[in-house]
Amino acid sequence: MNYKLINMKVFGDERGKLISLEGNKNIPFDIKRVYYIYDTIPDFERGKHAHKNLEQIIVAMDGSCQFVLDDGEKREEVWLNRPDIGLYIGKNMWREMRHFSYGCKLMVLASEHYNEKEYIRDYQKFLGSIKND
Ligand code: T46
Repeated sequence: MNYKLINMKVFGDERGKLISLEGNKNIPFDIKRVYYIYDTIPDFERGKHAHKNLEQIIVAMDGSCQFVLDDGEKREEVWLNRPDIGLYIGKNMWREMRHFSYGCKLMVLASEHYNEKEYIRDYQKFLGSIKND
């Protein structure tokens, strides 16, 4: 399974907490894009796609949601619910996001610029693309 949870180093004192994210240091790729997801509600799922070449780190800055990760053979579930843990998702992983808390805030760091052509949004095509690799 091409994903892992990364514990971020926290600089904390009586004023609060700070986490620094740096490309090719504690983030294992060059960061080309940042986007965020907010105003979520529990009724709707997101994701349901894979990327051929994209690597991402997802952090739940506030609230929680569940990721389903699938490499074509296995499916695993991961909860994101704290800002000091990043979910790294590598190439060729199908992901689904569900059980969002109201107003969950996800920040995503990506290794490539946005390119819709690079998305695989059909699960059968995803399985086919894995076999052809
Ligand atoms: C992923 C999960 C975790 C853009 O125009 N630029 C962007 O950088 C992104 C990410 C999206 N968009 C547009 C494309 C769609 O019209 O924003 C709209 C919503 O995107 P999407 O339905 O793909 O959102 P999610 O939450 O299902 O998936 C997103 C990322 O697209 C995806 O790469 O891994 O978050």
